[in-house]
Amino acid sequence: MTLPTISYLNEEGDLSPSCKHSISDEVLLKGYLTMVLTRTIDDRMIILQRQGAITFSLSSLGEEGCSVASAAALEPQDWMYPQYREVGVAFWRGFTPQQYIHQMFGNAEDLILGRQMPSHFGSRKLNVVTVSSPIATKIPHTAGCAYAMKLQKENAVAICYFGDGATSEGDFHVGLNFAAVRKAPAIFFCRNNGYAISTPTSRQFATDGIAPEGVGHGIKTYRVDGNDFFAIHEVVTEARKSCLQGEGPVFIEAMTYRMGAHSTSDDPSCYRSDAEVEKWKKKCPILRLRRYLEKKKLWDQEKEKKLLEEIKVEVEEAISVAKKTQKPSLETLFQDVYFEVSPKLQEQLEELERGR
Ligand SMILES: Cc1ncc(C[n+]2csc(CCOP(=O)(O)OP(=O)(O)O)c2C)c(N)n1
Repeated sequence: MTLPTISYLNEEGDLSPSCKHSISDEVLLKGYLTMVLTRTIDDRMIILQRQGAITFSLSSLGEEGCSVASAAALEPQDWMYPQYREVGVAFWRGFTPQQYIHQMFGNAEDLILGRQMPSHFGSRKLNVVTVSSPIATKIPHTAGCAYAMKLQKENAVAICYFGDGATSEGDFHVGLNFAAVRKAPAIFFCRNNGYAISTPTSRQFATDGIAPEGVGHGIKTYRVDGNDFFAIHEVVTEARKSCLQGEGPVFIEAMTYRMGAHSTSDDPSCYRSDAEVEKWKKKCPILRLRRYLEKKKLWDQEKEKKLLEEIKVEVEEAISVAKKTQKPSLETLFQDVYFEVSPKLQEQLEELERGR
């Protein structure tokens, strides 16, 4: 089985006449700003890690379109389950650079009080479920959340983001099958970015990409250009509508590329060529949308310069605040984790305090 890739925006920023979008200029500009913000912060976090100020960082370089364009097509009441390369969805919903940078430092202002690794953001207020490291575990959670909302007749969907590597986990099939059988309003958004750390997709599945696996589970499936703001926005809008009409879950395979290293602990030059990376540079989701906006006279060099300066000031200020913020107190380690702290954990906490 082969599935076509839906794509409208070419590398020069021209939109195919077959694209009948109704995205407002305001949303396109917010989408562009959010992608630039995401990329700038990601770049800065890598430098901070290299300087030893933070321990770790994951970037969504080249994949910003997947998170931001999909978030733009959803409503605030929809639940989001990001993997980790989707901080753009949180920024779209109003998560501030300061909140993210506090999380990267794991300090006392971090919403989760340093109880997670850096790049494991989340916000209860914004319906963005905190990232957790074990890959694919969020897929059954999303199916369950969506099914619960269906039972409660809520006007909302749940979206789960994950990479191609996550589809090699059992949880992927468990989650998709449960959602399909129960007709849960869940959107499964897979970023096929070519790699699971150093494992290329050619060593992960024998099908033509991952889309046939959605079809195999009896789920409405789309394959989309993951670096095309317009195409992603369209399929996610359609997916949401279909979910709320009771037609069951939707699976989306977004074709993209992980331009950066897997994380600050990885060196991709060991397993892929520069030529491969070069090829994808031209498909950059930010560049393509910027060219479109420039042709529409919605953007220009001067606005770009001003935007970059403003982001720089905000990010540097946020870093300096985060550096000065104290670490969370020891007691918070077990707070809010369990309803009751078990005697064993209590014992460990006392031992920690004695060693302070
Ligand atoms: C259950 C589990 N197995 C292995 C890992 C180690 N690990 C962390 S990220 C990753 C790759 C995930 O690849 P993919 O889902 O394609 O996402 P990408 O990083 O490419 O965005 C792996 C294997 C993990 N975190 N959890």
